[in-house]
Amino acid sequence: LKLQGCDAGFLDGRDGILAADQLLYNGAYHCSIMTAFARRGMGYDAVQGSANSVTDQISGFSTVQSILTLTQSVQQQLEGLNVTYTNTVKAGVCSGLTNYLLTDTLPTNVTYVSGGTYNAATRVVSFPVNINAGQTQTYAFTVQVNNGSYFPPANLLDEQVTTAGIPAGWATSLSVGSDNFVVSSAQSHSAPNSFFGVNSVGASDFRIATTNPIAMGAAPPTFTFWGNYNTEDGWDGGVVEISTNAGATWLDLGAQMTENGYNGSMGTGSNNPLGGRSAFTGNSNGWKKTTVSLLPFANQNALFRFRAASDDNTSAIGWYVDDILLQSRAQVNMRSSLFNSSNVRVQVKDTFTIIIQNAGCTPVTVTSQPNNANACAGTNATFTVVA
Ligand SMILES: [Ca+2]
Ligand SMILES: [Ca+2]
Repeated sequence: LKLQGCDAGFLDGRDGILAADQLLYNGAYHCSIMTAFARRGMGYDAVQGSANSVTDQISGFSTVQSILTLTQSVQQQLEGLNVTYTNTVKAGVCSGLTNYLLTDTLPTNVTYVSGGTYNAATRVVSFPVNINAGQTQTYAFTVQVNNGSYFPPANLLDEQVTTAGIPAGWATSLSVGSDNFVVSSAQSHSAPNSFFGVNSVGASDFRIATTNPIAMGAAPPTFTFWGNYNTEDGWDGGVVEISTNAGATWLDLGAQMTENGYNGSMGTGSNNPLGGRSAFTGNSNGWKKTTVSLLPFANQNALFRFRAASDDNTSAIGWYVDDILLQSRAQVNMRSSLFNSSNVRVQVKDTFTIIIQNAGCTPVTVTSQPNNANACAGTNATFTVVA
């Protein structure tokens, strides 16, 4: 029981027993234990929710576990050259993966070269996945970055919070409590200011949102921001949301965070309006850059908001947000999906390859004739054109 941690839920208890088996018996009884838990709804696909709520858990009966990772041969590539993507699928120790399917849909700025089975009509590269329990298998494919796919980066939103008050293009709103987002010079990632949401003493829910919908286009921009938070750990914190219907409804972006996403959740039962939700909570120990993939929001018009919430007791400092950037840049957006035998997607992974300009192939135009030169019989005259 010492291994399950503080404020344990049922799955924490399960994991504590599994950890004990690992320490004492090198995991010899892992599958026996998991099978017993899975029969009672605490399988690998179960979701605990908050340890303090008896209503937000999701039961799962599966002893099948799959882990998907996606890597690329280079982080950036010139137009006209190749990138190889490698999917790695690992099966859990209790069950193999039978009749699974791994797919990658090629974006339009690349051309298929090799690997897997390619359907040119749907632009999907696919691999059947059949591996034994505990085994790992890699599935690689190669694409060529199309010539002409580079374009200079363009910032659709670049908020460095340089003004003393709330800058144009942003609006605060308040649902619960009396605190709200302000501009602060106490902390900044870029001097002199940042947005700041205090960690309220009482229950609170307040937001700062963009006011002008931004077109995501066919290849959505990358969304990044810097955050620095110190809130009551596990009870108060912040979330980031998107709206694609002019603010009528908002969707949490936690599932789209590919770098420095939420680090915990906010507890229920003490009047936090967002109790039970994943969030930035506790102490970030300084500034951290969060990256968000907006791939699912292609061709939509989006608003973004930062939302702070707290429960009805105990405060800390709060949440600073700065250098909020939506940058459209030439990149290959690759997304891998792993489907089980019932065609349910069980894993998804994204990666991005920056496309860089092929400086060696810039077209040049001769606008005036070079000066005359002499050439002797059997020799060349050389003329130079500078791009
Ligand atoms: Ca700033
Ligand atoms: Ca609190």
